[in-house]
Amino acid sequence: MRLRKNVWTIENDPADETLLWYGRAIGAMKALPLDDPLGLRFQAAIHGYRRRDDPFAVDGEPAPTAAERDKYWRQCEHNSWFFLPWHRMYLHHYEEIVAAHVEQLGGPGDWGLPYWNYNGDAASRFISPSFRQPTLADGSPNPLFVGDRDPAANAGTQPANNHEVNLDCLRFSTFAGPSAGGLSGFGGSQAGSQHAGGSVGGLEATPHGSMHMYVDGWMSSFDTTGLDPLFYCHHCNIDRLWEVWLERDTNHENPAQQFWERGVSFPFRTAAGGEARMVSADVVDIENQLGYLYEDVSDPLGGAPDVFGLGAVMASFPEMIGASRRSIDVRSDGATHTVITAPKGRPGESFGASTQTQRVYLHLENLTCEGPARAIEVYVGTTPGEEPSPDSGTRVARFPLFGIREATRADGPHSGSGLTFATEITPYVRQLADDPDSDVLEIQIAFRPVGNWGDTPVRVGRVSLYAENE
Ligand SMILES: [Cu+2]
Repeated sequence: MRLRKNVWTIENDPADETLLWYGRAIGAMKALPLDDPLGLRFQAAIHGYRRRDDPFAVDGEPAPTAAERDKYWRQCEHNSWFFLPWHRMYLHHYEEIVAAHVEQLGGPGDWGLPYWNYNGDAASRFISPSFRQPTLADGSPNPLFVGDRDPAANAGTQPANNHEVNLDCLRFSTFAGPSAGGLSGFGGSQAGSQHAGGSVGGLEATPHGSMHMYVDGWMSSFDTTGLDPLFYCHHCNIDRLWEVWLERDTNHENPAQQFWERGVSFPFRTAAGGEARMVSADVVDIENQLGYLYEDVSDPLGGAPDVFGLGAVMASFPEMIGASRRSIDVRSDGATHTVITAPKGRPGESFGASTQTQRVYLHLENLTCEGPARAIEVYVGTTPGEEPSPDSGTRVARFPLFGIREATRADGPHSGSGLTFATEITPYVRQLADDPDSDVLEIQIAFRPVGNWGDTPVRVGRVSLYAENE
């Protein structure tokens, strides 16, 4: 049995050598060529690979055959309900491979991958010292250090903020959201397998995507993230939060649909040099199927009740009641305003409506951008032309844009359609619906850029409004 411990437990215990051995194994894995499945570059390429973005590319170096690359590389599943099971399979094989290196180097046989819990004390929001120090105590280079990260985060001067470590995702009552129209659920919406593009799930958006963007550098792109040893500790925490979510409420359950359980199988290279194929049903019991446990899966919200998808999700299908006519470009220099209108319903009408018996969702569809863009904020009930204030109570969401470049490129599998996000605005719409002087809902919306944005605007393909009967 492998015990996956908190990075901070290890940092605070001088006798614990888990991170020391992780560094030694990474040192050995970095030395292996691109075509060795047990090397770090091959492992990173399983998640994503783009030759032009490979910082270690050397002309003429040996590479896996095209057939091998097609099968094992660029496999990461994002923006669907396969996000969590795929990354669990990936981390499991990665952990076995790192552990094999640890053993070969004379380390313990039960090495477990540590997780970076950024929801502990104030210090936990920083990248931990073992990943930040360029050199080890003996002056040799630290294999866990990566220079290509956000400079302030990597210097230990800038912690992740409240938005980035937010755990509201744990307050979803359902794992999967509908394929269109509603919220995306804790684990993502029902969809086929996909590498990039699509509707982003609750946990996948925050803290997953937000923490990718906080660390930045290699971790801000699918194709380089696996080159940073910290990436695997981040994902280990995401995998742990899946367990936390299941534990914190007996009503929380994994999807029971056959398609999620067995419909898609994924290939991986094993530590022994062979191949393993797995389906979601192979990875739902971490102790008995995969041989690991987490040090702590207690509820960081202290039993706070769920607030999203209170049994209503999936009972009916949300219907679109309004949408913007054209795409909207959001630039780095300030807020962009738009308005959408929808007819108001009369009592007894099912849709075309927004009455006191419906839940209403705002969707940002097909967000694309070829440059860097960290996060986008969404406000409703704003005044056109006025810069919305985060303190005004009009902010309804903040979406991290991790993966937007990959979802924009048309050359990847299932790519090109961009990212889609959903948020619930029911309370605001009910307020508007109360106004007796108007037959239509007129919703003023503003988008605000957050963090480093380049000159390329983020294009919001469409803004739409969906309603569902409660
Ligand atoms: Cu990730």
